[in-house]
Amino acid sequence: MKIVALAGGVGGAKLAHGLAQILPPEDLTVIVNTGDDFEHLGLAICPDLDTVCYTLAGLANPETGWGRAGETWQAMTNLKRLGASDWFNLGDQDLATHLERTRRLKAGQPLSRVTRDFCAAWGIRHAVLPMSDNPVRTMVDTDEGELPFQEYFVHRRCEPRVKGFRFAGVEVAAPAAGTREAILSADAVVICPSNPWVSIDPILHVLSLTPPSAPLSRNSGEGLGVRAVAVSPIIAGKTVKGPAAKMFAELGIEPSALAVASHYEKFLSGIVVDSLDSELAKQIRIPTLVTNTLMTSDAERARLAQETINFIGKLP
Ligand code: FO1
Repeated sequence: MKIVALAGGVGGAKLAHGLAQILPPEDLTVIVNTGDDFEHLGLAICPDLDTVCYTLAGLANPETGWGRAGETWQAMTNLKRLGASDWFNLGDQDLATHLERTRRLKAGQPLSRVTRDFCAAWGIRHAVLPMSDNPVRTMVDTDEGELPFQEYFVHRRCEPRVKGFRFAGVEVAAPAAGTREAILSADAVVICPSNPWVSIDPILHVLSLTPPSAPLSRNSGEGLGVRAVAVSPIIAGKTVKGPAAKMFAELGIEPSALAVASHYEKFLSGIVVDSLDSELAKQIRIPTLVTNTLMTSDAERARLAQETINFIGKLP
């Protein structure tokens, strides 16, 4: 079965890794959010691309999910000493990625080419694509005004109350080379358990067949033009990691797998929810798989991926 996985940060990367464990390279393409990208200390930082790639390569820091395993912080320590901004931590191994990506982008290489070369260098055989080679920057509108994503997420630790989101540049951002082809030749799109608001929506806006400037056409069902199944990032009203549940609540929506199902409404042919939400699942109007969606090991990631694939195979 040919799958395209849409992924953002840590949660999404885990399921992408599960899919990569069970699908051959020709049957899996991972399309990654770039709305979290920003320039910091003069470097082009692509957190979700790096989290997905490090996870697929087995290089990711198992505690944080982002950055590298066995990381050291000599450069950061010395940067602080020189008075450099220190709220966004760049590890010594991670810095190589940022330095070389920044150099290549400045030399005019598209982000999708940089990502492809880095995947080859890290031994990743599956295709990992940024959603676009053009810059898209998620801006978070809060009760303290509009904040760039990392300012909100890391510097302010997601404390400001969210009022809405803007994906700066999405109106003119073209889907990266290979993304549309991958979706049109896929049997299904798997929306990984990432934050719907700031990790998946940017990808849907860039990839959807509707003009990106128009509001996401959930009602017309134009959407991706292919069968899509989401794995809910919210379990029993909470997120395993990250601010998705808090964002739903601050936007006046009760955080739940039901809220996730309606968030993607017309895009979805099915949804995978956790066993803790088996009662709630009865209220979900589309086909629903109820299973353990907590991925606490590589084997668990592969199991959830396999169950999701089997579920897709049984959809009408
Ligand atoms: N998240 C943090 O909470 N604190 C950090 O200092 C931090 C540094 C960092 C460096 C590189 C990278 O790729 C990710 C990093 N992240 C950090 C995570 C990042 O903010 C999130 O992974 C995404 O933007 C949201 O998924």
